[in-house]
Amino acid sequence: PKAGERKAKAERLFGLMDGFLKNDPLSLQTDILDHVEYTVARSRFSFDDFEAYQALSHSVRDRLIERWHETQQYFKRKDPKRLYFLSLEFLMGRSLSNSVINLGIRDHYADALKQLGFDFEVLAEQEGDAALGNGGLARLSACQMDSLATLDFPAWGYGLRYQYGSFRQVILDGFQHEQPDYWLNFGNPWEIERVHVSYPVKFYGTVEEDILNGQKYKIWVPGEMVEAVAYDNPIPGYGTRNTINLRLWAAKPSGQDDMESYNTGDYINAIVNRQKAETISCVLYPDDRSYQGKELRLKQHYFFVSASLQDIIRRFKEEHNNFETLPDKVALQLTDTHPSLAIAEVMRVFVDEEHLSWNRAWDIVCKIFSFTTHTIQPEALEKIPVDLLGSLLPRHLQIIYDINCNFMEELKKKIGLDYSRLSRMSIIEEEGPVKNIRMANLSVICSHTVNGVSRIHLELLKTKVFKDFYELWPQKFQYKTNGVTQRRWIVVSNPNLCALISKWLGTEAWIRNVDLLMGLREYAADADFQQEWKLVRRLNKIRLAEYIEAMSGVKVSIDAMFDVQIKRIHEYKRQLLNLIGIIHRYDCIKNMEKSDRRKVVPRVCIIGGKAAPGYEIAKKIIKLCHAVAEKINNDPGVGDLLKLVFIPDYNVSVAELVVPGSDLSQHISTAGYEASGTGNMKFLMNGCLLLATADGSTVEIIEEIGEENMFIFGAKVHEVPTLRDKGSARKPSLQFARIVRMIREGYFGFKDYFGSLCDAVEGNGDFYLLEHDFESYLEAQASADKAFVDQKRWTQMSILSTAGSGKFSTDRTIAEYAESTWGIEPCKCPF
Ligand code: T68
Repeated sequence: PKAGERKAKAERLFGLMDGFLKNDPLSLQTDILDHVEYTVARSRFSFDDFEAYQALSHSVRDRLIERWHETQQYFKRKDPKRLYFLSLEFLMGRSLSNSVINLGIRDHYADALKQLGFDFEVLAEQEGDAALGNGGLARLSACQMDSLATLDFPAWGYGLRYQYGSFRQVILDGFQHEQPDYWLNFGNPWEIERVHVSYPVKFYGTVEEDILNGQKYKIWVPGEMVEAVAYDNPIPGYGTRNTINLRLWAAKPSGQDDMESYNTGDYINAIVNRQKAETISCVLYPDDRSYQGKELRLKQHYFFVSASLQDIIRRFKEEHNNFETLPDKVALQLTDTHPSLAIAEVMRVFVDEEHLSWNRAWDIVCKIFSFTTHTIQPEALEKIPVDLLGSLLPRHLQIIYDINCNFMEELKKKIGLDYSRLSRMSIIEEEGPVKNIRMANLSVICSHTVNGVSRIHLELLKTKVFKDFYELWPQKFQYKTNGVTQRRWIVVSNPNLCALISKWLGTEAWIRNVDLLMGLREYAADADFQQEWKLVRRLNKIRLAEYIEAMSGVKVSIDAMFDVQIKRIHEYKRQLLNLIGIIHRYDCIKNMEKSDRRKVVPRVCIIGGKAAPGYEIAKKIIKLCHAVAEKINNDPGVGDLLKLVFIPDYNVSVAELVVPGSDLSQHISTAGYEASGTGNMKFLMNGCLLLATADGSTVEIIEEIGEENMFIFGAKVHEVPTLRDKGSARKPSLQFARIVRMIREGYFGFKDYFGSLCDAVEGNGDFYLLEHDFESYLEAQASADKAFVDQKRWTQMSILSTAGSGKFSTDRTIAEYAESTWGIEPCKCPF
């Protein structure tokens, strides 16, 4: 009878809701206008584009919420093993277009809006990016969320809701300036604030002992407490009703904290001090891959970990009363070492709060964590000074010491008293002026699986970064080559190409099953297909050219080859090699007979990317780019043969515009330095040709589409160490030396300022082997020119790039993780 009553009540409530929201034009228009009136609080007779965007987003959000509820209730009922994806960074970009496409109602909205006198695309442009991350790692996390939802996996993402995301890059006089990104100032319709989902997070204090049933227990008596409040961001899958959740935490003052000060009479100061709690989730740390032990950063990491785990454990305990079954119900994925304090936190909760024995707790912990490293240089591995951790999280320091002590004992039994190896594998780094916790060692020791992000990355992990661990536990080490989601990187950002692909494949099924793109190979040389392909690419180039002119005032020719390098500025990514190549091209044009200039393939070189605020060399590269651009673009003798533009404030939505409009893209890191790279995959999918080194995932791209369809150059991974050792004994490149001299001697101005840049690429200073790779770089560039002249061949290569890009979808990456790392299965919500 109880079940019957419940059903009747459910039916009545559902009836009151009038069923699910409808998607016919009239219903959509009514919804949008209602939101104009009641949510945005503008009159339905007078509202601008931004207000229309707000109302439209709320109407989409309503539909997301419906599916979110359905999905979560279904997961609850089915109780499958769930994946919790922990990442400190997510670069989600814009949500509107992606949401309506995944919900399958983009055209419905576009039609409805048209009748109201609005253009969907214009409104979509109103949205700012959610830029809660720095670069590849953060965008990968976002792409993976899209695939998790689309493949119906019972997964949740957890992250931090930074009030200020990635800084806004403003260029003044060619120099980068960083400005705060006030992304929440105009509200964020894509999140749902959960005021009732909040947890206290503790810091500082002391560890004391207590006795319970004759057993001694540690109790952490904290010195500070803040509250973590949940903000949920629905992530809809494509072609499914499943909508998963990205739960982001924001710090708020705790209701329990600091009651004492209220009696001291200093009420105002007490309030002001409490407000400081919010600083914890205030700002995203820019990508500084050399780790400095910063207290606020550590606080952020623990804040994130503690809130997420309280939430996860609470959900588990609602349905289960025995932690032994936790590994059958929960998989915890660590995105790099940033969330790896979670390991110590789970041990603390189990032992100190749930009173499990250490060994039982340890047993469970070793079965739930998997760790993916995105790092490749040993010196970039995260370390936390012992003193810092001891003061902020005293109990966690004890736990980490205990884990290490047990591990060392086990290890001695296996490898004997090889002290140098024991010390390399220890979680505690004893050498050096301060003792450090090696977060990577902690993560490897406690995770059941360690993943690299490309095949070559795993090789380097096995032979270099984690060599000692690999020898101990070879079966722990795997790789899952990264991917990108074709929903964002073709369907949303390149709608014309999307339509063309579907037309020739005769199906839209490739949007969920991207391997079908292979079917395009058949038409690669078909004249009609090529014609349509070229037209789509040309329209995208026009769109990009308009953007370039609006941003920089530079007019560029659509007939030129658009040659693009957009990514974070790092020495290892070698934007400087690109610039030296551009100067060389300029120099050649200048020194050419007028009659020979006709043979030059016109180029528009486009560079974009942010430099970390404290990374001096990277900032100088940006300045050099502007100085060179100034000279070239204003040289009347060069005209359309060569242009150089820097696109400021590179982010996801800028990439969505630039990638489809590019002919050639550069991925030219020193071999062995890019763990995977994912930009290459976005360009590949969009039919842009790659000029690249055999590094990271490019090695696998070569296997998929063939070296003859790309421009590959430079030293191979295994050659790099020897070449570096040879240093200045290598054969010098006169062309290279000439260009560096031009920079050094002030040909582009700022003579003294660029000196240190030149030092970093000359003689023994040339750590990233720019000089060594320069000649073969020029050869690859010359081959690209040659191929571009033959448009038939170029278009064929372009089609074959898209056709061969199927492997590089996060759908494949996620399916591999699900099967061989997380042990989760799809849980598809019925219609
Ligand atoms: C990138 N890493 C890799 N790190 O460089 C890239 N790091 O090769 C790979 O494709 C990508 O991860 C995805 O696997 C990063 O993006 C960071 O952003 C970062 C930020 C803070 C501290 C350290």
